[in-house]
Amino acid sequence: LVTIFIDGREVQVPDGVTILEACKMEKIHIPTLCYMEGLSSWGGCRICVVEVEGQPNLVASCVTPVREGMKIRTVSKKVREARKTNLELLLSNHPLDCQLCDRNGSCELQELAYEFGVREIRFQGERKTYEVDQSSPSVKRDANRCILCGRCVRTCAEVQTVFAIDFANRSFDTIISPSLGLPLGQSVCVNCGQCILSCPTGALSEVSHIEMVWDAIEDPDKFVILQTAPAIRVSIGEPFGLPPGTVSTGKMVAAFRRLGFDKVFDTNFAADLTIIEEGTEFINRFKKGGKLPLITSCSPGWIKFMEHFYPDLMENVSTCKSPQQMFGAVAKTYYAQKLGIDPNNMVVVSIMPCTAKKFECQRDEMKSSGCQDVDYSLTTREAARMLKEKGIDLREMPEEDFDDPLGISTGAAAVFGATGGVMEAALRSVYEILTGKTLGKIDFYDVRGIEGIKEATVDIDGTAVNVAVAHGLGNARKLLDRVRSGEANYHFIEIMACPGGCIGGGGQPIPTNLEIRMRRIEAIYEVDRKLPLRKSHENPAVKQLYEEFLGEPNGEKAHHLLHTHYVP
Ligand code: HC0
Repeated sequence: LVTIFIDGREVQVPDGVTILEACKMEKIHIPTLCYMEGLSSWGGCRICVVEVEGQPNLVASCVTPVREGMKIRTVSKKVREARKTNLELLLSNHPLDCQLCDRNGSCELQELAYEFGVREIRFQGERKTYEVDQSSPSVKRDANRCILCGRCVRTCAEVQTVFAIDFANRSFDTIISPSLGLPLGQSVCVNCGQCILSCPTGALSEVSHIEMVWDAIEDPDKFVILQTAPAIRVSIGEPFGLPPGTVSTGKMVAAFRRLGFDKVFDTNFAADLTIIEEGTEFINRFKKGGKLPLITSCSPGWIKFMEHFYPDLMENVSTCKSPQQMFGAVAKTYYAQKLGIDPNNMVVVSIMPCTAKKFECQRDEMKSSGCQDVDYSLTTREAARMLKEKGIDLREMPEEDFDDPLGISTGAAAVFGATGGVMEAALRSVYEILTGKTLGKIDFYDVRGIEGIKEATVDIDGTAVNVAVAHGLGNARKLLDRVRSGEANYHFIEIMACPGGCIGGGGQPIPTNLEIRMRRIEAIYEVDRKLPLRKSHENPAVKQLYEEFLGEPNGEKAHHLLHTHYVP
């Protein structure tokens, strides 16, 4: 420990921490902009500057370590003026049209400008104007709104190890860009949207499907059905002021019904279906000496990451489509036939915590129903915006149930939304199908939690099955490098592109940080605990689907509709 003085108060803090960290420990708030928990710091924005006695210049608290006897002033005239000037300089090259920005109301620059009393900008200089990059199916880049804090660059490099974007050029020409100035859609970006979560302004946002969904809802010739992802029910309350970790399933269903969808269904139904297909695929590979480890395939950001960086592991990846896509394929065949509707007049909309789902639903492989299986994918943020536009307050909604039959699901499907959930759901079913015995303890705690890579060995009737789970592509890379080198000996691996799994997806409400991720994860397990059925193979609607339509798991029809092959 070292003794330091913050605003005249003597405190003891661990040696080696930064001034910012020390202040946080003492519950002293220092404003930040380029700093972000979990990323490296570089002190670029100078918003967190403080005075240190004996130092001629102000120091950036996020990169300055404490030392014995240090005397720090977090607020003084000099500090306040510097912060305000730095903000004004940022704003002098920023479009001052907050009303037109996606992040109006949740922009850190806007908030700081308000808090610091910036009411005019003294510096009127040159302004840069850039074309908005709309080349990506998932992420929109508006460099005009970028303040060069670099949080997106560090997230992409340090958390996801994708390195799709970086600083380019120098001085006033500096811009954040994919390499060679290519549009994002032509870069190695995997569409995960984690950069959007880290962006303090509206420089990065999702490519919106809102207008297309409104058009479909208003078209009397279209039968518009909705599927909601496992992770939505524990986060959709946040834009309405409910605390993170609030389970809002019933209210969410009621709200989306009032928005105008003809049916409100659940991606969780298809998650159960995925477990039957993927579990069968695993059992077949396991028993017949097929390619192992089997790696889950439901996270489209991970699939694109694999295509770019690990194409040699393509055969290890499950041929199962994601639940989003299985849902679409089943809706536009089985369900459309049941209702006697032309699938061309059916519009399938998903609400996902994910931006890569927009990319996934447009992939060429995803048309097995004869038309695009899922038409539009909204993020949680877009869905909340649509509700607000129609004046629907989620908090005031009654509790309603999903429609039948594509709204019936189990607790195993619910846990898909958290890292480790797909593995846990698969193990619950694989164990019972392989052994014919009832599983005593269905909670697989070893694969739960926020640790980057989790491992477990499960005894299935005397045979040890080694499983691993990674979330966040940086962790996936570490795990896959061990698989690639032959050092790791796993049978089954779950990979989710986003930290925390889907609850931490790039389409989730902002802010999404570690604490919020953990609260959403707790809520996911609460949903599971409270459901009467907690194993995918017990889902009666899925059983009915096989009996009436699909035939056998992994059978011919299932293969055509529910599986795919990625081509290197
Ligand atoms: Fe997920 Fe999914 S669990 S990827 O994280 O598998 O986005 O929530 O909807 O498809 O079910 C996201 C979440 C899904 C899919 C499911 C899977």
